[in-house]
Amino acid sequence: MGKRRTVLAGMLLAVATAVSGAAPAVADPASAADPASLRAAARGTGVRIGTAVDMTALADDAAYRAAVAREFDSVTAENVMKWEAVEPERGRYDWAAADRLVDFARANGQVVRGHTLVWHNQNPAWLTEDAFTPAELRKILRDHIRAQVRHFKGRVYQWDVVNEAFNDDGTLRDTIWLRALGPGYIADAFRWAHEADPKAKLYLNDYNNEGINAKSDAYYALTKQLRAQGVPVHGYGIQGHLALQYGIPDTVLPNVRRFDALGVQTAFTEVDVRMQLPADQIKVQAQAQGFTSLLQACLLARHCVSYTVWGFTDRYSWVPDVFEGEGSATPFDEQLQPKPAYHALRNTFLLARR
Ligand code: 9MR
Repeated sequence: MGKRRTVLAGMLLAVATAVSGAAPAVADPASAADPASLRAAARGTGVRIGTAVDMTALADDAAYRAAVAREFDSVTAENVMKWEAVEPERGRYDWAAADRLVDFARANGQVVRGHTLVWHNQNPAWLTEDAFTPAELRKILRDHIRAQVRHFKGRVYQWDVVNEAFNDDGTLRDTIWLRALGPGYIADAFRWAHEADPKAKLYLNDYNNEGINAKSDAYYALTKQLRAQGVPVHGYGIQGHLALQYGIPDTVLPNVRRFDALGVQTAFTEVDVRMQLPADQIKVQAQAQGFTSLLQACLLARHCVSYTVWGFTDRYSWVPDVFEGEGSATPFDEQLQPKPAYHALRNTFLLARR
């Protein structure tokens, strides 16, 4: 029995179902039914276990593909649902790669987190290089959100609607959207997404917002305000990009719980725990603690519905490309062998099922 099922099981199950929304009910196919897997361990805990998926690796690497299917019950496109990928020219959409992921997920009994509709990064050149009027930009944004959410209607169960909207000091990030449209672009984005798929759960998502700090305070205030105004915001996404040298934030659970109290879901959306290389036994042990501390917070919260790692193997992780001298940030090594972090995550899920 999971944390939400031990007491008042029926009532709590109803609440959990209402909160977690319209996950398609596809039975696990035999290939994904390995009882020793993470996804098997997560079953019954109320928390889905997900990974970001690199579509090149999914196409070319059979061992990678098998591990995505075996270990996870939720997938997120690492890149192929971003604006530059889906709308390379204005009004010309290319869903091919994203559709391949959605089809893969369906075939393997997995749900899909959509990432992401509005961001300051990975936007197409036509959007960032042209000087549009505010009215044009508003139409561009609305058309994009409508087209994307409609295309995946019923097939994507959570959307990161607005990604990384705040600076670490809690002020709104200076983006083309804020400049042209003002802070109201956030509420508009959620309204447009909700119109396009009323059943999808709509998230704010950011990094450095795991614990209680200026950034998460800003999200708390915004979420409260938007909910009071009837804006369809359903979730608070915590990316969870940790680094051993900066430590593990210690106010994650109270942070997640205050969003619980606002009536929104929470999700850990992009967890990885990087370290300065070379890795050693102590770092690898500390890394396992980093991964499990976020999972524990999720399992201890009432409405934390999913925990996603941002890539599961060091073979394809984004970290070494961005942080010089750092890496080893995922639960599987470059040979796709599980590290202590993998076993720690699995054991944590198993404890939560009792
Ligand atoms: O992992 C993604 C990497 O392949 C891309 O090059 C990068 C470009 O911005 O984006 C990475 O994913 C980011 C995610 O979309 C949003 N949160 C931070 C992630 C790591 O940078």
